[in-house]
Amino acid sequence: MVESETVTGAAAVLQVAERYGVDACFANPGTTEMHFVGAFESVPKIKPILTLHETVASGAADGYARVKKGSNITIPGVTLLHLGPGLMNASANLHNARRSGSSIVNIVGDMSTWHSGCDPVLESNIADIAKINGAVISSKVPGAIVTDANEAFVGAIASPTSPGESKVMTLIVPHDRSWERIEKASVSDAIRRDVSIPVQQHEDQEHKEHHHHLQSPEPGLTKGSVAERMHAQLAELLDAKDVPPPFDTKTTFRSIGLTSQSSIRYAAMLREEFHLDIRPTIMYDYTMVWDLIEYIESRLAIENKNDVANNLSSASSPSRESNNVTKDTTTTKLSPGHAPSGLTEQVQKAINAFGKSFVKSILKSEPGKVGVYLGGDGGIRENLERVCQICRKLGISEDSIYVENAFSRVDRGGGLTVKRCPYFPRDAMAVLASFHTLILVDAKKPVAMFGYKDQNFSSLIRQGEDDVWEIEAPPGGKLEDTFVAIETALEKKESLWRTDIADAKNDKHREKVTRTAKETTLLEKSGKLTPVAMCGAIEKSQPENCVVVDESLTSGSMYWDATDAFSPQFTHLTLTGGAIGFGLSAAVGAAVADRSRKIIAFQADGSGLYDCQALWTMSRYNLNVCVVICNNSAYNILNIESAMQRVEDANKTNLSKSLTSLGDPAIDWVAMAKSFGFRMATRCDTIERFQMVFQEAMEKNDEGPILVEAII
Ligand SMILES: Cc1ncc(C[n+]2csc(CCOP(=O)(O)OP(=O)(O)O)c2C)c(N)n1
Ligand SMILES: [Mg+2]
Repeated sequence: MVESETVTGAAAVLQVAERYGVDACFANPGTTEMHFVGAFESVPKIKPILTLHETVASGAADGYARVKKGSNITIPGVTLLHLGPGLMNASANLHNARRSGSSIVNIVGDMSTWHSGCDPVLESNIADIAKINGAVISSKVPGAIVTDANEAFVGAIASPTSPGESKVMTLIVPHDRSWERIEKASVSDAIRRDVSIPVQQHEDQEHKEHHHHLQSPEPGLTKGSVAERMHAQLAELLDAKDVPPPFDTKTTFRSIGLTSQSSIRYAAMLREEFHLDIRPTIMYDYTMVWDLIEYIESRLAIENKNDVANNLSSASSPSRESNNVTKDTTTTKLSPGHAPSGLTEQVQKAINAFGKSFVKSILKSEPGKVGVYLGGDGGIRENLERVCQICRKLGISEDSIYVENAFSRVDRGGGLTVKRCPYFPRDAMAVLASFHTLILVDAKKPVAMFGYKDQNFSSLIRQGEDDVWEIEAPPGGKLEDTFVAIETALEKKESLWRTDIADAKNDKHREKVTRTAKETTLLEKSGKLTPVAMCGAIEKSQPENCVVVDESLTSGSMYWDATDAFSPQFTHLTLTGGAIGFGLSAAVGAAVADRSRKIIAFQADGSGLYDCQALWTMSRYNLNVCVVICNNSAYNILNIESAMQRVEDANKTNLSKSLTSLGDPAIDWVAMAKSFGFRMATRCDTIERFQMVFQEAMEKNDEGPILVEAII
């Protein structure tokens, strides 16, 4: 092969990422990723962003994915991590990303295929670590890197089959696969042919051509495709000449992978022929397949094929629970990643029927007794506006619409006013119990954050199955498809709309929200800085279209109320998985995702110390971030928890207090920021000074990050 006509496996992976719209990679590389480091030179559209700890990389990828996301756009956040230890360091923020439903692809290097297993010091079971937060693809077979990378991206952007399903994918690339030379022509051919569905988001002509291509799949088959390998291994293991191939000539190259119709058929075959309990919807998890192979191997070690067939459990595949749109469609479930246009007739019929019975039932409900609980993509402006419009027609006022307490993203202001579910379980339960009927929009059924000694409950809802409606993406479709079904049903019932009921309440609600916001802002004007005054000052000066990455914990508890419907539009992100140390990192990702937006990292001090290296990345890349550190020199929430739980002997002496106090020695955030390269970092301990400094920070845009340390 002539070298100039080839690229490395590493460069091929980045080229695939580029086709999915990715323009940044949050990286902390090592020896096994050096060919990726070199590959950035040949794929200049993807900017490598160095993070000084992997938790910053994964948190940044999460922030990036949340900001890039639109109601019809998904661009994954990408990390480049060094082996198992790098991935382990990234895991807490991958947990948050998983809980956020963010699309992430981790590229993790591994030992060369021929070197693995001989126990070099940095070797560990990377797949096991990755499995904690999502699915894994290990690209071990020569020549399969483009297929494997493509599968990783397809998995990350796939519509989930239920709210909260993980979209974190890990692509393990052994060292020798990263330097392997692959013909340029075959990489671009494969990319042109396969990376078509996900590019749905690029609304250009190019996209349309690809989309068309998607609907008229060409026969395609590539040596080394994962399904081919899987099929070969299974056929060998089962010694079954009659194992049907997992594809036919009509399947697209993409569908040869496990996120495909063929895998559904393949799974069905495994169920029927070998009585294995395999669900097609989870077949896209490669680790499942390897587990399956291992499982069969172990069975075959003691029994012959016939015994296996006779003895294995023939339990039918578990079906999805409850009263949701997929209730009647379990037999027609599509694989994740299926194109939006790919709704089958049966699924379309099912969501139309769902829309009709939903509208009929809610229009008959007692006014004021229907509540809405939003999660996932429900907070994206277009979706939220749609929900509010649907609710208005159904007679549900805005004061009955709640978002999860730990939400991934809510686009706020600009006329939108919804409520936030309280943090403490008892309060949340009281709010939700005030409704007879609950509508969950792209949200899991809410459960208590913890099970307390005197609060022996898990579920936060008391409504029975029949009183809970779940609005979510149908199998193979998008949330939007379900909205359309409801809207269509509503159009036919115009004479029954209850907009008057909603409007009367909405006006009152808006008045109240505005009053509360004003009161919060005006409560204290001068003197010692307090959390409430800080929240008010931030709301007052935050510019239109900013992103507030909110890990302010107890100090920012009034911030939600300080902002009202008439605040300029902004995007609000919070800690979704409870693993603190997300905010500064996510602010890096948010700033990289959209350099035109001002990012406000509203940050509690204790949490910020988990990922304070993010400050260096902000400086190095001159990111438009204003960091507000809420310095209360404590793990304040733990003091509150300790009091609430009436912990025996707490604070009797300094011994227990020493585990919640951060004051001794005091941490100097201004000095820390300066040491990380910040040119502007200021401490404030009065309201007047904070207002002035924050206002000035909001007016600066191209001068790099700014840190405001609020002593409260
Ligand atoms: C990864 C992780 N480690 C520990 C905790 C437990 N924890 C929850 S909140 C908290 C302290 C938060 O303190 P700070 O960020 O200063 O916020 P404050 O309570 O002062 O508002 C800790 C240690 C956690 N949630 N996640
Ligand atoms: Mg604190």
